[in-house]
Amino acid sequence: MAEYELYCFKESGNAYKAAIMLQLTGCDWSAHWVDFFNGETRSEDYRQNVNVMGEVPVLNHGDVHLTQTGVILNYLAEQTGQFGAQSAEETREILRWILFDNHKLTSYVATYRFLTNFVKDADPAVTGFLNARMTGALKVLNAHLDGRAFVAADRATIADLSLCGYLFWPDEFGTSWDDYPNIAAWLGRVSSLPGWVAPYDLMPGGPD
Ligand SMILES: N[C@@H](CCC(=O)N[C@@H](CS)C(=O)NCC(=O)O)C(=O)O
Repeated sequence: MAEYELYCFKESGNAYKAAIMLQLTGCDWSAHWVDFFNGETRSEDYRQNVNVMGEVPVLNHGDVHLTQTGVILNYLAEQTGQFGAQSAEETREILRWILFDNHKLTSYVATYRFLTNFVKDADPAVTGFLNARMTGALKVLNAHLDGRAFVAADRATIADLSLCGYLFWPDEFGTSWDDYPNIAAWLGRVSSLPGWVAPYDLMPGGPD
């Protein structure tokens, strides 16, 4: 049995944040596939026995059961000694960008991608709003990366692994990185980290 178990599915950029951290740090981990598209996370069983929040990912490590990618990434940085902060200032900067990611970037990118790529008959007023919010957040990230190699320090940290969660699928949320050259260059640096694997190759999926 692997040391870490991650509840995930390959279409989940949130799960990818934890999976790529496990992968890049060389952890011994196994994936537990969640049938998200058939409503497993909304079942009473999942909410009572896996995650009261009804979400993926969930990380199990012995007696430790964690949800919320920010917490999972922070825990794995502590456990492995990799991709974490090296000063109090870096701790604050990493937290600042993980909060921005959860509130302003992933929240809109993931929901816009879900409605346009998987649901497809979504209300245009809703997708228009989400697209505008997503675009605003991408502009903020692109501006921040001007002259910077990574988001929160002079090396990759868990802030980068959080923010990149959905960004290797630009065609699935109608975006071209030609419009965001700093994001394009940064994603190139992230995907050059030793051991990097693309989301669809890292996590299991169900029937198409
Ligand atoms: N803030 C959460 C977001 C997790 C999340 O939204 N996961 C999606 C899958 S990518 C989910 O399980 N959604 C279920 C739902 O909203 O019903 C985190 O960082 O872990």
